[in-house]
Amino acid sequence: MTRFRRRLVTLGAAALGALGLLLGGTLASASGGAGEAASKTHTVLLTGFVFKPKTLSARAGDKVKFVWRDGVHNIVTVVGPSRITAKKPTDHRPPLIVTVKKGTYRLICQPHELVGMVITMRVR
Ligand SMILES: [Cu+2]
Repeated sequence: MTRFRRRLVTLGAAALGALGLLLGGTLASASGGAGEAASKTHTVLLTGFVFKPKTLSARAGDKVKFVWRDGVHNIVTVVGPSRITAKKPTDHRPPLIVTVKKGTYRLICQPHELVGMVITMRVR
């Protein structure tokens, strides 16, 4: 292979790499749809006597997954654009996964509200 030819091959490989990046970028933005970020899942633990985290910022359409880690808890909506409820206090249940709407939610665990088991979720 001549030196010139070797250089052409290297350039070709670089061009293919760039094309791959370009295509990858195009595909990624197409799956998001109209420039919107894909919805995200936020995890909230029910553990000890708290929701972890105690505050959460999300976007409308995001999912929030409540996971019963330890202790006996329930979830009741005090205020919010939609109702999020797991009425029966329990120490064992599958995660509750909800899609949140725009607005501010204030949720409590009834057995532990007085010791601060409250979560505020702001949804833009
Ligand atoms: Cu609780």
